[in-house]
Amino acid sequence: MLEQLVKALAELEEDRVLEIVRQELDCGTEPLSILQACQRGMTEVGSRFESNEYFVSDLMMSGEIFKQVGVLLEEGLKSASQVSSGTVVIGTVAGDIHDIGKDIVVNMLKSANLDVTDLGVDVPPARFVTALQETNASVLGMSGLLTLAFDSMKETVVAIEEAGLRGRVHIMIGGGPVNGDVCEVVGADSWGADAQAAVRLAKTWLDVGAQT
Ligand code: B12
Repeated sequence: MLEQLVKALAELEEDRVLEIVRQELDCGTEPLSILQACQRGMTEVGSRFESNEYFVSDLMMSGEIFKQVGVLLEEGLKSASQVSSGTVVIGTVAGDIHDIGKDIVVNMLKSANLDVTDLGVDVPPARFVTALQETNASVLGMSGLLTLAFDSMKETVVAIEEAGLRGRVHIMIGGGPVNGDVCEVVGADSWGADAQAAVRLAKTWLDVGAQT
C-alpha cells in the first residue's frame, strides 16, 4: 500500500493520497513510515519537474498535498510529555522559500518537547543572529532546498561568528540536497537527512549541556 502512496503522490492524485494515508493510519502503520513514503513521492515529483514533465504549478500542487498529509499525521507524530527541554531557532535561509520539510522538522522538534522559534522562509543572516540573541538558544537549524541556499547558509554562519555567538551555538543544516560535503563547506556542526535526525542532533546537543 505504501508503494501505491508513493505513486499517487507522484501522480498528484490528491484524493487518492489522502485516502491511502487515512487507511494506513487506520491499519496502525507508523506515521513515520507514511511520511517517508510521501517524501519518496515528492522526490519523484522533483525528478519529473527536472525532466520538464512537470511545471512549477505541479510543484505547488505537490506541496499542497504534502501539507494536508502533514495535518493527518500530526497527531501520530506527537509524543506524550509536555516539559520543554531546550530552545531551537530554525528557518529556511535567504533566497529560498521551500518550507514543507522545515515545517515537518519544526513539528517533530515541538513533539520532542523542545521550544522552537520558527523564523519562516527567506530568512536573512542578521535575522538568525537577532533571534539567537533574543532567545539565548544554543541550537540553530537552517533549511534549504536550492543549491543557492548553500551560500546563504555559509553567510549565516559567518554572521553568527561575527556576532561572537559561534562558541555557544550548535548549527545543523538540512534540506533535500544537503550532505556532509555541504556541511563542511558551510561551516555547520552537523547535518540531517530527515526530521528525526534533526531531533536527534538537537537533543544530543542540549543533553550534553550546551550553554543556553
Ligand atoms: C514542493 C516544491 C516546491 C514548492 C515549495 C512549496 C513549499 N511551501 O515549500 C514551490 C512550488 C514553491 C517551489 C518553488 C521552486 N522550486 Co521547488 N521543489 C519542490 C519539491 C517538488 C519538493 C520539496 C519538498 O517539499 N520535499 C519534501 C520535504 C519533506 O523534503 P525536504 O524539504 O527535503 O525536508 C526533509 C529533509 O530534507 C529534512 N530537513 C529539511 N530541512 C531541514 C533542516 C534541518 C536543520 C535538518 C536537520 C533536516 C531538514 O527533514 C525534512 C523532513 O524529513 C522539490 C523536489 C525535491 N526533490 O525535493 C523541488 C525543488 C527543491 N525545487 C526546485 C526549484 C528549481 C524551484 C524553483 C526555482 C522553481 C522555479 N523555476 O520557480 C522555485 C524556487 C523558489 C525559491 N526561491 O525558493 C529544484 C531545486 C534545484 C536546485 N538544485 O536548486 C527542486 C530540487 C526540483 C528539481 N528537481 O529541479 N518548489
